[in-house]
Amino acid sequence: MNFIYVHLNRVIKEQDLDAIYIAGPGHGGPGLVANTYLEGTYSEYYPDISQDTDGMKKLFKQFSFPGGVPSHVAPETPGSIHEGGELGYALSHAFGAAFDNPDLLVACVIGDGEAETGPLATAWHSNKFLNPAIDGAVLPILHLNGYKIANPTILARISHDELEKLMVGYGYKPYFVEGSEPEAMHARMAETLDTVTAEIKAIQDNARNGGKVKRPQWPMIVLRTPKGWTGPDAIDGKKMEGYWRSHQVPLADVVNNPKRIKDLEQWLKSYKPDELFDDKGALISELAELAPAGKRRMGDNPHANGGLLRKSLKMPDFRQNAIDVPAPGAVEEESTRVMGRFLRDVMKLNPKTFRLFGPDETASNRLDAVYEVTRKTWMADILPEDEDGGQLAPDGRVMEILSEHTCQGWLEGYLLTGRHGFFSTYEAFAHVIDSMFNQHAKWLDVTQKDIPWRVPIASLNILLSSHVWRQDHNGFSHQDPGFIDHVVNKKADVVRVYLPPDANTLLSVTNHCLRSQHYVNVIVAGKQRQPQWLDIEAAVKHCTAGLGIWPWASNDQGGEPDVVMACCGDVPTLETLAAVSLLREHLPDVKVRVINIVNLMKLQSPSEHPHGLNDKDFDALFTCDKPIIFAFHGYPWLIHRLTYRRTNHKNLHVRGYVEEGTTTTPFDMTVLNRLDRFQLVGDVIDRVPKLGSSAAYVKQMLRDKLVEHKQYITKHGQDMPEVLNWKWNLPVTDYSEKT
Ligand SMILES: Cc1ncc(C[n+]2csc(CCOP(=O)(O)OP(=O)(O)O)c2C)c(N)n1
Ligand SMILES: [Mg+2]
Repeated sequence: MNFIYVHLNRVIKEQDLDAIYIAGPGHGGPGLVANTYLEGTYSEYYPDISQDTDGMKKLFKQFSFPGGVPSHVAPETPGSIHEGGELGYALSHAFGAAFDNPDLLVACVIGDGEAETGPLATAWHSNKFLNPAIDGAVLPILHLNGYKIANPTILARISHDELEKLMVGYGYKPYFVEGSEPEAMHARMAETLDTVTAEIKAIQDNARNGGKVKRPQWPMIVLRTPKGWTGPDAIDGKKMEGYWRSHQVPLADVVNNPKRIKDLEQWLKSYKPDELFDDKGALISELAELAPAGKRRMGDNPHANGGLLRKSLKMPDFRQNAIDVPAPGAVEEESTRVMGRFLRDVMKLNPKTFRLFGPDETASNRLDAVYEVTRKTWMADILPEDEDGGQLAPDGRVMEILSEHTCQGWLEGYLLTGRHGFFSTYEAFAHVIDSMFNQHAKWLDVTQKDIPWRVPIASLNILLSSHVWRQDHNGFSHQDPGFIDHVVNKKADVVRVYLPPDANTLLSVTNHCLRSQHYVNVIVAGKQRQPQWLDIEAAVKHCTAGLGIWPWASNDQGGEPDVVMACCGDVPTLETLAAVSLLREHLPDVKVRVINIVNLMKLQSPSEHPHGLNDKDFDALFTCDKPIIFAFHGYPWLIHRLTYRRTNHKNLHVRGYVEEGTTTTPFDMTVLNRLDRFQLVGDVIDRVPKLGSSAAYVKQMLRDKLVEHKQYITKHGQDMPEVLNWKWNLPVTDYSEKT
């Protein structure tokens, strides 16, 4: 890591390059800490770690020490946008940083172990999306040190020829820098860096000076050096340098074993520190001057503290995309299609700082209005037939690759360098990036809390569409609403989850998320036609509150409700309203209060989440003692988790997805999971004490309906007309009641 850093320093200085360094191999972290210290940035960010003996002592002591810095290139390390603790994301982060940054060079060191991971393996293909005319450059440096923790690496144990062909097959022009003799290796690396930077410049000049935009063969470096290079040869007769034993801590037990201390001393003295540092402990000026100055230092490059460069998006008025909803349920619409028009307008106003990411699903998720203003980035071959609907273009701004990892990695890199973006994906497959979400959320958490010099970045916005309730053809494999369970495990300060019930609420939520900073916002919204409930003004008020009573659907005005019907998510909202209309028809004396929840975090106590509704308001809405029938989009337990401290939790009865998935009709999915309107009415009858046996006729009717439903779908393959064509038809007496 040191070797690469100082060689990059030389070319940065010589060619005045704007470069950042991404360190894939996590345990290379000390290399970056050391070099940012030697170039002076570290002491500027942490004045306590001064450029003298005292500062150096503190620098060493804080390493892997309680309250100090971790062994990876953590957020604490100046110049880092990539932690490296969880291997696999270096290259997609690097490309994300390079998009729309034409003057930036992103040097990306990839461990040969890291190169075995799925996310890294697919990220090589990012070069089919990098446009030399408008994007910066990525210089992958595959560090072939031959080993991981306890194994050889695959790429180091195939022939030179095979590895070269692999890299060529990925579309790169590999340069091999191989050896173990430092002097010769320095010469080779310097020469190679001169060659590859010249090649990158030639590629860019050609593309930017009217040359035909075609996919270049970008250079990359394969650096083959021994693992633990310049470390101890062998310890206790066991091979150390050039073998996996040198991973991470080559000399263990220095505290108790005096011989080890000697070994350590001998090893460290081999670097001749007396010649490198003056008698006060500062790097001698002859060496210090080799580093670039000011913002050209990789530790102080503003791209690696993206919040410094971030400008707010130019936002169109989302109200212009609102759909007209003259009365609740009066019109139907595909909610995400409406959102797509809004995203189109955002893209139009922000042609260089906003991109849309997705694994082949932008159109499937009904966001294709964006193609009115841009296309899909594509640097691979384009065929004549692509002109008719293919929407491919080298300068497109919609990024689609069938790798959720790569989409997420690109977006993270793009955000961390100060830009904005949006990721849409099928709900069930968001789990593919569970772990990446974890790492990003941790980064946001730590940078917000503990690192004041890190400036907030734009939020990471994820739309989960094609959700669990509407997988009529795909079936069980596509049904899993659990990503949000995973998300809410993370620190409340950095995660937000929204389930807007219709198009106008989705618009309002999207507008809010795109303006926010330093969160992961997850929005769950369906793409199928569905009734629309709120006009735009009502939607804005409802989303601003995050949850609230829908008076037009309730009949408890002026008194206490007998039951609270709560709903969260588009399909549960539909089933709840259908249940309410059944109740109002068959049991008109039951006083029902309908509450819809858009912002899931409102359910938590304010002590747990900053959005949490205070207990007094929660009790006023949900009552202290009335049954609550809660229809939820996801796994029911999540609602219990969020509300277990609330006064009326004992009366909370949640219906949601209980893992009954299959290929069936939309309504049958709700029936199988006992979230359907008939079940919800039955739940009310079972729980409202005053109903007792008087409701027995209604219960029987509900049971019969479910039998009819099964018979009907078995025969016709679709839902009963009374379900399919159901409409909210209770009068809304006063327009303002809609809010
Ligand atoms: C996804 C993931 N799996 C496993 C690990 C545990 N781990 C840490 S370092 C390492 C070996 C890395 O080898 P390589 O990428 O070649 O880096 P080197 O240390 O050789 O530079 C492993 C398996 C991890 N950090 N991340
Ligand atoms: Mg390795």
